[in-house]
Amino acid sequence: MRIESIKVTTFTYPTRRCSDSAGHSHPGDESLAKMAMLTITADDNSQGYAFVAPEIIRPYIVDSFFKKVLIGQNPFNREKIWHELVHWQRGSAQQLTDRAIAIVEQAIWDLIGRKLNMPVHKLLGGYREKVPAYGSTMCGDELKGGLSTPDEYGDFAEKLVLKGYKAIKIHTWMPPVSFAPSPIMDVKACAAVREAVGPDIALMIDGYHWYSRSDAIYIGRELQKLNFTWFEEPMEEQSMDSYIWLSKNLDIDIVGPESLSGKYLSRADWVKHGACDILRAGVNSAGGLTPCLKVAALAESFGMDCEIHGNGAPNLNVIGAIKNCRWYERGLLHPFLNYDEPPAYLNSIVDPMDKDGFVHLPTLPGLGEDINFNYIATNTLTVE
Ligand code: LLH
Ligand code: MG
Repeated sequence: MRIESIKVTTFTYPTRRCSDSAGHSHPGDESLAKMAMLTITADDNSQGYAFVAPEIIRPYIVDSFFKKVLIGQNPFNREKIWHELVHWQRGSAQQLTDRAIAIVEQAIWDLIGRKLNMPVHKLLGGYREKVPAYGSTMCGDELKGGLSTPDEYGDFAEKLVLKGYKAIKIHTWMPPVSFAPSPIMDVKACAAVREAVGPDIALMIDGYHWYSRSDAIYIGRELQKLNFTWFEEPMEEQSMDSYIWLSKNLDIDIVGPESLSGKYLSRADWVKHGACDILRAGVNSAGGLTPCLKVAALAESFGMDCEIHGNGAPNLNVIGAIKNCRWYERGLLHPFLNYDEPPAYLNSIVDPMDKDGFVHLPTLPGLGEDINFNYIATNTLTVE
């Protein structure tokens, strides 16, 4: 079996999400967004698919790296293909990103799963059929009735608990919000949420990612009083020493690194030096499902949990195959948006949640996305 072609289909779909100048998503007026579907086809006509913003897999990336490495290879040699792509990264002048490699890896896993008629999480190991979700809010905003005050966070958290969530993570205010960053407002939002949901709901915070050590330790001490479960990415993750210092000085679990590059290698340094209590990796940030699993295995070897970053089919499949992840990050959620409504290019969402707060692992072959190919065909802009 050999990979014969790689195709990128760019199409439009309506969305009510928009990004601010720092890249944080918020609710907005309905507009048309662009999405790219990567299709990898083998010589027996098996196919695998993965979705990403078109810029990540622009033609230069597909022609200079994906096609050179993949065409003619056996898709079942996925580990070899991954290492060859990673090898090309060094000379790519930082053009070939971990995220781009992750998309190729997703499409290959999807192809393998479809070919074998098995969900990918079963091929990866198969640890569970369902996972508790935490509701992960969008970053704070200045929209009245949205997430613009501590009380609005409290009101929204109450609604999430009514929907079945047993855990909630709040993303607080970040620039360009006019009053952000603000450690005092962050602590007020955390206090309002704890007050609203009571003592039995697990709570986490993921605030501004560039706080100083002084601000981070102030917030961390207040979170301890509020019995928060973890404190995520408060400082620049390039400074491992700041995280060693923070972990030593706080009792609350520090989770990270999320956005740091270096795949499992940089995360090994964090474990060795005690820079976090819970390790973190996501399929997109770690460079694919396989490196993400390596991070989870690294954490497991040291008796640590590894909380998987982000929602979506690839992350859910990883969680389905590992033991040391307590929750699935379901979101990002906002009072003005309906997370349960699938985007037009999918027939259904991959992660519906039951009334007890569990997301069930997908049962479709491959990564489990229920793709609306007709919608994509009628809304295609380009095929490359
Ligand atoms: O900064 C943001 O917009 C969010 O923090 C986002 O990156 C989110 O994916 C996250 O960190 N989740 O844990
Ligand atoms: Mg985060």
